[in-house]
Amino acid sequence: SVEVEDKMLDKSETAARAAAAGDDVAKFRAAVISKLTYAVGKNPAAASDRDWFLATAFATRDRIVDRWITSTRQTYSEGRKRVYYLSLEFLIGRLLFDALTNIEMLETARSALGDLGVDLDRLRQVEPDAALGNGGLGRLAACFMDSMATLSIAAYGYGIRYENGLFRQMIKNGWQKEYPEDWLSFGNPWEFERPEVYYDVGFGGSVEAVPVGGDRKKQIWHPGETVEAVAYDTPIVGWRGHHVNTLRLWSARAADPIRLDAFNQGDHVGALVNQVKAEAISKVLYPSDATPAGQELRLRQEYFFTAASLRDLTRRHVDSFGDVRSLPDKVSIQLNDTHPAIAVAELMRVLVDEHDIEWDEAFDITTRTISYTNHTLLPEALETWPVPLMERLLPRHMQIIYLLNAKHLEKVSAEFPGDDALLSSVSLIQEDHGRRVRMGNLAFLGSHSINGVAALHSELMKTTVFKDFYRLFPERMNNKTNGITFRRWLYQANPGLTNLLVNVCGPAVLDDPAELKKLEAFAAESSLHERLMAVKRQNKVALARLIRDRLDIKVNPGALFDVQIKRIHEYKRQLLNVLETIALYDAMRANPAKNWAPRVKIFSGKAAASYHMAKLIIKLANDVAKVVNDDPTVRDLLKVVFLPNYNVSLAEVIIPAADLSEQISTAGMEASGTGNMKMALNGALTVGTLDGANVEIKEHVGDDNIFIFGLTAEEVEARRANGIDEYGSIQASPHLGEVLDAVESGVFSPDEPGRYKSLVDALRHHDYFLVTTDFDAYWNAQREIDVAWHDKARWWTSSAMNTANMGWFSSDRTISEYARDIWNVPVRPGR
Ligand code: B1N
Repeated sequence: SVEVEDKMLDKSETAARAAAAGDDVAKFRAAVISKLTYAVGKNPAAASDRDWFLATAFATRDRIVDRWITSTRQTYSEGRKRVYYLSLEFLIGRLLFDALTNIEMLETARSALGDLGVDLDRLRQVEPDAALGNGGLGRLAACFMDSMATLSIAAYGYGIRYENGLFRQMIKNGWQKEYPEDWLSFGNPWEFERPEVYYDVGFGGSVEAVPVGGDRKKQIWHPGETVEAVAYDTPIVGWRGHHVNTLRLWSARAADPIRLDAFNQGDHVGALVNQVKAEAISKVLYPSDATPAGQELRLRQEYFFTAASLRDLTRRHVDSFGDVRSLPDKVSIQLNDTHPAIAVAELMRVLVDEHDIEWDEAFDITTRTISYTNHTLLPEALETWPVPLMERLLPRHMQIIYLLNAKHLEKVSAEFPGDDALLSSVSLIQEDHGRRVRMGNLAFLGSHSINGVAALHSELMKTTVFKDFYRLFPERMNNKTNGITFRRWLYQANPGLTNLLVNVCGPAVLDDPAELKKLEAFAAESSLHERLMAVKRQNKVALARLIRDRLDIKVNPGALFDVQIKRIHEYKRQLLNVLETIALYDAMRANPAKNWAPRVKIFSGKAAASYHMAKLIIKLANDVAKVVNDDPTVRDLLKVVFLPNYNVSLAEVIIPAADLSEQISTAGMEASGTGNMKMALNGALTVGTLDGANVEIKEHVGDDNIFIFGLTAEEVEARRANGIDEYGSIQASPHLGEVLDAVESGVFSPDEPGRYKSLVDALRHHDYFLVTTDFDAYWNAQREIDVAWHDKARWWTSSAMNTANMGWFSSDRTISEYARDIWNVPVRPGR
């Protein structure tokens, strides 16, 4: 174990601190025992690891609560502007090490538990992952919460407290199977239920126009059903514990049974049915990543948490400042994609219907308060809702959307007379294929800032999805390249590398990632290489052990660990990697004595349950693994591993052990990527296309320290426009034809030779993701990587250059930009 904290101390202070630390160990030990006894109700002799975990979590939480209350009171008394981050997903992961690292108590806790004969690292493993998200979008929200607390921004995260997070993936006979994940079954020590904080959220019913004097009318919505949103708060502590924010997640509860009963006129069974229906809202996270779920329950989830959050924040604002008119000065609402976009209509409803504010003023308040982040250009991922569904579920909001649209289109036609194409493209309503509400357009219209998540993505937004909105409001669009929290993805996940960096760059590196740059001066030194190699070796040994335990596969920690970990999606092109693996396997068998880099190909990721092609790709990876891993000819050269149930905790083990990071999406399709940042920071070299944040990673780490291949986004667009010549690509390739023939004829699926017929057919005739087009370029990049791997001086210089230059990708930098450009709030690091 590494004592990062010690490195941060001035030598002269060390003795005094050590005494204080001993004192603190004793105090923490006593606190854990007390929690075990009085909060968990166990005596130490009978306590299980889970009991010890709970006791330790409670003792840790106590250390956070006082600072939490102080932060909250300070925000209130100073009248500070508050930031609200609305997100349907927060992919948090485990919190024990996170909390202990951030309050600098990790070593104290380790010794305190050690005295009790309890191993903290074992307790770490019993905490379930809070998997309230699918992938990058949800994880970004979690990293942002960490950075907002670190920068002392008065911020609240708002989302849903799903009872079941993302499904647990098992691989059975090579196929993905989904099982429910119930992370709450043994209680959640980090949250505080707030039964007194709840709001009625309405659905359905009717709208009544009530005359209010003159010819003026007021619209009153009478919902046909109500669901209560109950608050659960989790404190989010920033780096060094200076500031603590709140993540408030809403749980759905049926309005009290007596009210329901009245509503059902004494029908008990009907009341129970309604209770189940109400509570279904927060039961389960939709397992869709970058594709819309499209069902009514999803729209209910979106409105449920948005409405509760807006009620909560306007109440808090009015308590503090007396008047909703000052909302834009004191509140920023950031919409994490369009999932909370109904906020635009809901805020209008609250202002106009409940606070009697004139329409135009209400719209001005709304747009100055709200801003929106777009996370994908995939056309199938842009949320739209059928008008009849919206009309039934949210009748007043539908009226508001129509009125917003009418005024908006009126302005557009005044400015661009006769441009019908423009009108129909910027309309909030899509008119073809059945009328639908376009949530992206609603979010754009109701926001003063619209940002993409990497430079390329933000540029492409201007020429694709929001081309016409960009003509109308060019000043609203901006870029905020994603980032990651170094606390979790470096200090917690890779203490070995952290320790090395503190030694080489100095302790200030822990507070200012720009200090990583100091590593560059030593990047070419063999003494540094030795140390980097030793750290990586240790991390690879740990991963090799996990692979052996879970899959009974032995891998050599001396081999190149080649890693692709992310959701399984055709655009991410795991298939390209699998096909290259097969080509490599063939070439190795044909010529085992050649100077190959011995490799372990590591895949991990979940497929949406209904995404057949993605599930077939998982099966192919597993089929290929079986053949390769059983073949003695390549025993020391190649292994293929598919690690089941990818989640935050597994990522924390894989990422520090990666030598090569696969970021090979079809150019123009990955909005940003954040796994790419995590692996580069931890010293992996990237093989990637010029897509998403890869472009900026290349600019930071330098062309010599990254392997870029394949078509550019522009070239992809041209190929698609002019026809994708699959046949020509396959013909021209020295390897691809043979690989496809093998897969197609059942070499990897002898039990079902036709299994991959459709998959190969699609590649031969409709290769939308340009796997065949990019195959040779990818193969060549991989062979360059073989050469680089053998040149140890070159490899480890590049690895050092990656770590040294990734400081910019800290989510603290990203959040500072949001704070300055969008939210207009100060940042106070270290306060
Ligand atoms: O958001 C990440 C990016 O780094 C990734 O490139 C991007 O793919 C990801 C609907 C999404 N975009 N869209 C989603 C998730 C769930 C859902 O229901 C869409 N996720 C992304 C962070 O910016």
